[in-house]
Amino acid sequence: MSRVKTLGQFIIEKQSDFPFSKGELSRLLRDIGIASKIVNREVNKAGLADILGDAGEINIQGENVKKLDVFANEQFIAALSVGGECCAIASEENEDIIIINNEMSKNAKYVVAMDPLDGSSNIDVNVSVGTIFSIYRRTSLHGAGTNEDFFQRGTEQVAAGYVIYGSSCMMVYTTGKGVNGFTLDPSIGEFCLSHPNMQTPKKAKTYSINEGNYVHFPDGVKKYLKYCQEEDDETDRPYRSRYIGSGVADIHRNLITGGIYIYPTTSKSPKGKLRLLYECNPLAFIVEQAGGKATNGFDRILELDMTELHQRTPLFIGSSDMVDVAGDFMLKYSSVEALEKR
Ligand code: P6P
Repeated sequence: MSRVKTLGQFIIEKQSDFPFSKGELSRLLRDIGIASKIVNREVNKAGLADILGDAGEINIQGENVKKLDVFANEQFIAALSVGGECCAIASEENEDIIIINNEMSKNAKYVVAMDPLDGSSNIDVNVSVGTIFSIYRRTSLHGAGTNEDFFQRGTEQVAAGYVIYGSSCMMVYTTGKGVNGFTLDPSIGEFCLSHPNMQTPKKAKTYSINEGNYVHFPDGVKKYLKYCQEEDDETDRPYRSRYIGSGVADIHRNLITGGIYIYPTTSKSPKGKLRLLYECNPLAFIVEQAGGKATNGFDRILELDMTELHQRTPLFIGSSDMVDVAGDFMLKYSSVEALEKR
């Protein structure tokens, strides 16, 4: 049996990809891996809430039971704070950035943006959820991290990844040199390389979108959905609709089998629902590195300007041919509408 390669061994092996780095990024990825294992353990117990107690209650050990997204947020903040490689964190759970100015971290080179538990509303029904993270070099020169450190385009990311807590726990990440997937082996407590050099199919037949919002979709999205549903042997249509309601799970499936995930503007989310900084940019970096594409319907996600910490954007992400065709429909039927909204 070929030797198992753990995340730690892989990171050390790839250290040479960063000749100027003294291992800080490697240690940062290690810290994220440690927090992920702790979160995975709790997510897997979530089904026992009746025994362990619901959030806000005191459990049989007399501990205050936290909502899992609060728990996950605290675990990643704690791991990144003691690791010494990160000087500030932006989290979906926190309105403002979290400055890490202990002795070790205040001059650290990196900042981390994260959605600690995306899709957490699915936990109670045992649907996969995920953590999404994005790593930038700080732009401030020294001392405590600042808001401006996060106001960088997605193209400036040095690394990005997600952890999916599902039938198995997987970490998928990129440092700009391809995408690799690691599956947690609970028997040894290590993430092991299981999906080397992930590439997403150029063409595919799966589309993921919440069609409940159809009435309020831009015309370009409506026309694209009808295109997906038409009978056409030559282009192997109709496609299949798959939507779990947990973005990391939908995008992970589409990354492996091919497909497009779309969260467009809706009446409830006139700028889109997903956040640019800690959802769309990291997912776009990963999918592009795997040969796919990610746009807001018109422009490349990674080139969008950051103007607000929690800003939202529409997201069209997945197999490159499918994102291109959806973009053609947006250009033909929704570009005027989009320009008016800008
Ligand atoms: P809706 C989870 O809240 C999330 O951000 C994504 O993970 C998911 O794809 C989407 O929102 C689900 O939103 O409006 O379809 O329930």
